[in-house]
Amino acid sequence: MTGIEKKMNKICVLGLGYIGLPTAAMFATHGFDVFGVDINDDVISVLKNGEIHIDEPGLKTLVHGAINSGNLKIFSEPQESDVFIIAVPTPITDQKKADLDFVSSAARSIVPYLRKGNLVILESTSPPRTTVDLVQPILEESGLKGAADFFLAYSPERVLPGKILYELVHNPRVIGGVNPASAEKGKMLYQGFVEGEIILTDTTTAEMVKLMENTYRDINIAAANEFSRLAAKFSVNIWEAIEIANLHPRVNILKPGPGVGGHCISVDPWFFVEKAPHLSQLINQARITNDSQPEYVISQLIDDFDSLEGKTFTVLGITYKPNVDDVRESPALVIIKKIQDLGGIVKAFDPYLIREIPENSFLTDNLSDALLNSQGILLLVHHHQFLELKPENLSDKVLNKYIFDSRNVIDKKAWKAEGFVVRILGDGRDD
Ligand code: SAJ
Repeated sequence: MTGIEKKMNKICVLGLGYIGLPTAAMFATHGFDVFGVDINDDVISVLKNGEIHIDEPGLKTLVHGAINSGNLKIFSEPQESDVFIIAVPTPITDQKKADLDFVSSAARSIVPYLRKGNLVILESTSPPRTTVDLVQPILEESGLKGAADFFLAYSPERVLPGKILYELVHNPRVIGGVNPASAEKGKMLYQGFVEGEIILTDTTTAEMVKLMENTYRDINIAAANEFSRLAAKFSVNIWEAIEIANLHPRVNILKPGPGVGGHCISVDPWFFVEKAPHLSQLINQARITNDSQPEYVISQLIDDFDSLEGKTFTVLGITYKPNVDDVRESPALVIIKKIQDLGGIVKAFDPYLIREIPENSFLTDNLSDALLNSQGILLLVHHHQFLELKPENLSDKVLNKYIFDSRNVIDKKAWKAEGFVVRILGDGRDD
């Protein structure tokens, strides 16, 4: 390929979300010229005003540094570059099918700017073969040929929300190329800031690796959730049982909870099911099990309260996991909706929630308001603020002393001593 030695100074990052923004800022603070592109005007104006639209430790400082240095510039359309990184969302439809419209339109928006020797990288989590079957043909509408004229690779993000900046640098990075030269080119690029090992492979392997990691975690959590139901039935404390089982050198069971949320683990396994349902039966069942965990929580409440009609419940935490502000696919929202459908009243408090969510009349501004007239407290997300809760400070604020802890974080004895009825998810032991 001519231009193979072409430098990679200019990088255009398409999509300034959870992954695109930190990636753009990271390259910019490592000396690259970065054009950050987003189709959302609100995102652009927030960034241009020196703010950020994502709550992630350290990100604001990094983005400020990148913009102030002049290395990160924000645009609403792609710019001529040496490298194009696609980091747009891949949502899931109600029918559990991958919606690849953002990927297609991002790829299409690159076409007029694509030049010989450029490198294009897809980072968005995608069903197997998306890079070769969808992205490559779109890019080739430019008249250039993948592998022959431009480099094309798939390199999934694998960072954990809450630890994005650390993991972006230190996690191992997989880069799958449409040919070995594309993977190599990708490696040269990410070496700009990645300190973890960089592993090269083909695009479809890299796509599968990403999906397998999250699917493995989903299946493990589904097992934990099923074990929690069995433990409750057999009067066992699942938390103690898992701790003991995990002492075995080859066992590592994850934790049960109110369900699996977030835009990754609760979504990605469906990409396998969609593409090959008959080959993905365990994966499909794990999704069904985890998606039914909110219903299981409700069944526990009904056991304790008989009817939820007219009763007020305090929900602590509505994000999909602790210490983040993200409510995407959050099981807490499903539980809230189910309580409301059964005639119950919900007052929810979440110290992390900084963004507006639709139909949020159940949200309160502070804990005291959420506890007013409460007949039951449901601890659904173990934000660090909630770990400090003391039953003696809450007992005269509620109407009825009841707490359901779906994360096993409260001190059962202390709450009982304060007169609370305590139910812990998966703890069937009466002590
Ligand atoms: N959860 C449990 N029990 C557990 C662990 C998690 O019920 O033992 C629940 C959480 O409460 C949450 C959901 O699972 O609702 C997912 O949380 P998570 O912390 O397991 O994962 P995510 O979605 O925040 O991030 C995952 C990570 N994937 C893996 O660990 C394999 C991350 O590395 C990926 O980059 C990210 O998905 C992604 O973007 O795909």
